[in-house]
Amino acid sequence: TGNRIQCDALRSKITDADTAAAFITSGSTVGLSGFTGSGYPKAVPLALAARIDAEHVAGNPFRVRVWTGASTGPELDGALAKADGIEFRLPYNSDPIAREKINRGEMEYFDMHLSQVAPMAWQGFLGPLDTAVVEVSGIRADGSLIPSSSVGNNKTWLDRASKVILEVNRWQNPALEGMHDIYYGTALPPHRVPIPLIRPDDRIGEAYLRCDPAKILAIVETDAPDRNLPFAAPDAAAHQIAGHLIEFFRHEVAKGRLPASLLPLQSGVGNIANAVLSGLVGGPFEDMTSYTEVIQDGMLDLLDSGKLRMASATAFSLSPQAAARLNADMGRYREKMILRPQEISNHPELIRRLGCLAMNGLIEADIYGNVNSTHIMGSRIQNGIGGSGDFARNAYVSIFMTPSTAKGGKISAIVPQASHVDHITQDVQVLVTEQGLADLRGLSPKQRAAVIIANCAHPDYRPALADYYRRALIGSYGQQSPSLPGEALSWHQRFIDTGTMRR
Ligand code: 0RQ
Repeated sequence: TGNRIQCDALRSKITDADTAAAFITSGSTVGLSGFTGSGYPKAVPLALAARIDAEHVAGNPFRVRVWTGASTGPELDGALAKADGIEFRLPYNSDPIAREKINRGEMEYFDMHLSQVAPMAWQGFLGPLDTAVVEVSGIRADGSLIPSSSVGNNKTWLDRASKVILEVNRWQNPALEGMHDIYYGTALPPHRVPIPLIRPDDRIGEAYLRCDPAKILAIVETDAPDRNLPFAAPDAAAHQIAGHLIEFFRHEVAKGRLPASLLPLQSGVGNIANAVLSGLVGGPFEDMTSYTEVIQDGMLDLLDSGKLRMASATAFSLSPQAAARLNADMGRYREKMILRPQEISNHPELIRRLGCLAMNGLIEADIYGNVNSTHIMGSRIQNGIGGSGDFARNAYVSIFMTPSTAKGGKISAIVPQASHVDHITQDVQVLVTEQGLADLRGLSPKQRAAVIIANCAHPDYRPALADYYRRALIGSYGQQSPSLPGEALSWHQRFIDTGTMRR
């Protein structure tokens, strides 16, 4: 049915995915919608992948440069990576096939800060954008677009691209209309002005995306669900981490350093972050808000509990069950949620002003509190920095959390020296594992090392860390952040050589 497409002038552009994908040329840059498994185009990338396969079989090179909001679904990153069709990709990726290609050196990848993608596209550093492929949930009579389940960089892609392909997805709930807040006031220096958002629930823009109709070459109708992965049920470690964190918040409220309703919550991706949100359902805090990047299952639980008043984000990142729950009751949820462009959801100015409580996962932290969020053994990318840097540096309290070991205990998440650093020690104020919490605020590097080893390290690795630190205190070149360079990464080398960091 054409009733999702109310604009008569655009109806003539309705076509099939193959015809639409034919507008995309080899070597071109494609800006696609999609953020953590929601709102990504579901038909055109598959058709493009099939076309790339056919060209490769015929012996013709065909690859494109891919820009997105953040991670997408298997029909986009998975299909294009499998076809070996991605020359270069940015920003965050969590697709396993794309990850494998990147780690084999067959695909260039730049995991930049999510708030900086749109401004950098405007600055021109990323090169021209040829085609935007954007999922929307409808087109209004005046040609404006009703956004889908993520906003991401769509505004920028639609503004910057010379050609536009739209997917109108009937699966998306029509009650999404009105939930979005698209701010058109960003500019490049020296024309920047303050962004007029004072509270997480402020609306500063419009509910629709604009697009020059002359650029729209094709409209493809789809009816396919967003595909997010289910979250693992929180295990004992996740519950313990949530417990330590809630105790910390309670303490800060008692000390008068946080209000009783806390400050706007930011919660990262992953199972631990999700478990902490679920943990807050049973906590003592009421009337909370969130100013974050994604609304995940735990955030929905918090809204349902009545303890979270509203949530601002750029996308949904929901398990299939939670997506069904949301869709069954979208009209009600819409009153409590706002989806914004990612340059606004992750804007340093706004995160600093609001005083977000940032809670993000990590791969490893070192005894001085430097955090690696991205690279396993210093070289294998897991996902990417995502929005963790946007929030960590600018938050009121920047919290990182992780189980103290990975891979069944063969890896310590607390190491003598991080094998890659995404978040320097100044941006890491609280570190939490199932073992305990280290409040690092105001501590020098040596003081940090003492609490991190004592509070966060797993007992199996604590003696070896303490031993390393003791010897570093004696043998180090300098005594500000004592280290033994020849030994600092030996735990990682041992894992690479023997499959475990244990001696
Ligand atoms: O690997 O899936 O092969 O088992 O990393 O780890 O424990 O499931 O943790 O889901 O919370 O993810 C940092 C990756 C944590 C995530 C990271 C392995 C582990 C497992 C996942 P398997 P867990 P989580 C705003 C915030 C960056 C982006 C960000 C992330 C896999 O939080 O991507 O924060 N963060 N964005 O086994 C070897 C270690 C390891 C390790 C974990 N030390 N060594 N492997 N793993 N620690 C939101 C957005 O930006 C969208």
